[in-house]
Amino acid sequence: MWVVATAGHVDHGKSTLVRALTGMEPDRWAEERRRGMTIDLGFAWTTLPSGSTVAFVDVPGHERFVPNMLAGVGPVPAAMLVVAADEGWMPQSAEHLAALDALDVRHAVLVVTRSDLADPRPATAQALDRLATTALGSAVEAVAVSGATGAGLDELRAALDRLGAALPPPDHDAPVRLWVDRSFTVRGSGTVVTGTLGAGRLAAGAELELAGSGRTVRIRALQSLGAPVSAVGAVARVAVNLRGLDRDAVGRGDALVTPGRFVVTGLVDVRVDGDPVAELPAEVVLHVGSAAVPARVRPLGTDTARLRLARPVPLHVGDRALLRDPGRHRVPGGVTVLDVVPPELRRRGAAAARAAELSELDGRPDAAGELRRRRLVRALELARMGVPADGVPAVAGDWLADPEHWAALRARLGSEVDRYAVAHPVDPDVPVDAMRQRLGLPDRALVEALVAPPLTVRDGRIGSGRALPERLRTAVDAVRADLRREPFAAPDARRLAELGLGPKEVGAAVKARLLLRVADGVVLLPDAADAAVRTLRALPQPFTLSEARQVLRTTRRVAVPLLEFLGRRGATRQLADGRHTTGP
Ligand SMILES: Nc1nc2c(ncn2[C@@H]2O[C@H](COP(=O)(O)OP(=O)(O)OP(=O)(O)O)[C@@H](O)[C@H]2O)c(=O)[nH]1
Ligand SMILES: [Mg+2]
Repeated sequence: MWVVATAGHVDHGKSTLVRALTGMEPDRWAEERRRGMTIDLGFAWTTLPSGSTVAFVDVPGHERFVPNMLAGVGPVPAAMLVVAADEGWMPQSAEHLAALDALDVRHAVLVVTRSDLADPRPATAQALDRLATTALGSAVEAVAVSGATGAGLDELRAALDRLGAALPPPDHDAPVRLWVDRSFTVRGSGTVVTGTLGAGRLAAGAELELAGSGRTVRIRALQSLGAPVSAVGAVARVAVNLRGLDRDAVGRGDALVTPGRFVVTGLVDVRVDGDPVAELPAEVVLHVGSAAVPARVRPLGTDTARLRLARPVPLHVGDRALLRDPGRHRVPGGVTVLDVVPPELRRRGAAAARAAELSELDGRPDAAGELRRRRLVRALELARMGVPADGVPAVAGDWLADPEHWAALRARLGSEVDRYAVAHPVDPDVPVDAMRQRLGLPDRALVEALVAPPLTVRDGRIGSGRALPERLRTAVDAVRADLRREPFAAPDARRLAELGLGPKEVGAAVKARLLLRVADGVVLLPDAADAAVRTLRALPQPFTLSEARQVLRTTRRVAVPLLEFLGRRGATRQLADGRHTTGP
């Protein structure tokens, strides 16, 4: 299936054509039929000669109903532009064409109808001239028809078939953004919304998010073209029966989206085609999808601006939308969304810098560029912006980093570790979280990923991998020299104090594996335990504390905790009579 929207001046015969092609009535309201005028969107469908199904979104031509027209064409990438042979090009022919152009619609057929009332050739030539100046270009097919006599309808069906065949294939894997064009209640079923599904898939039972509300809703049932279906892929007209949503909680302009796949934002930076942004009114209406959202314009460059929206909408980088000046009935320009998570502009000169940055952007998703600008961002967050980061390797978890920024961070980490070590000579290892704060990073995992040899992470701290500070090292070396001469003559409190080694300093030396702590205030060389066991094994077994003390040439102050230490390790064992053994 594919979907085409009508466009054209009031009374030029759009609805008559849709009726003639489909046999269905697009004017749904009694008032429309009474006034002979379309007011709101109409929906109809038919099968073309090729066998493909085309659904029409029939729009009103009257200038008062342009917002309804925009809600209809917003989500639809193909148009059937209708011009009456007897009236030719008229104001809403132009306004509708400007809207299609602003939305970058590139697929259309021109239908010059009411050709039973006048020669269609002048109107055709005139319309093709106007079309050639837009995104539609000069390759648009033109067909002359009469809705009254049926002349030319077969040619129109064939032209529609060609139009449908030329449309880009839908992306079924894309996230869903279903712009609601109608919502109503069905007795016994609850709330139903309809829309044009442009990409992705819908299935009964699936969850969607009502954008901007934070609410998740489940699809109770689905219909397409009036028939129930269990699943439907784009492109399609769909009616979605929703569980857990009141009728008045959803309406035209709302969007149902795949959860977590769109940024829902009230602040966007855009490029504006057409009028220079300086000439835009301060207050405009942004039309995107089926939504019409009042927006305040802040010009940034000559053709770029920041829009502050009256309510948040789900957007991706590259989305097309249009601005309308409701007071003047004009479409001043189409916009391309450049940034859906723009930086705040607080500092002096920030706006000018931003304008320069925006001048480089074109709305094409560019993961490397986003990384350069954002420096650090989650892959998921980029995907929400509509910027797939396929192939960009993560630095930690799903964090992506600009390579230059990452290298700079790594260098800063190195110097911060050094600085910390100087400030904390006794305990030079930096807690990871302290480093996270110093570097202003949002996640510990990033800090850990930045650590590279000779730095190490252990027990939540980053080790410098460097020796102890000079002064401390000298003092510890003196203790080690003493111990090499008398391995079990642990330095006493006086000796340690004389060397300036308090409990913290001793702790640092123990941590650096320069000393072994046997008990509080008792330190030996790291290999002292093994050496003691070797010596004690040579004694007749079992042996007394006093015998051990003598063979190790030490005092009770050391021998008692050393034997306890060896006992805890299972290297020696104390017998019931108080003696010790190294044996079993
Ligand atoms: N003679 C003749 N009359 C036509 C033809 N097409 C439409 N009409 C008449 O023109 C009038 C308007 O037709 P609609 O189809 O309602 O026009 P529309 O473009 O849908 O109008 P809006 O939806 O209000 O913009 C009706 O009275 C139709 O009967 C045609 O090909 N020939
Ligand atoms: Mg109509």
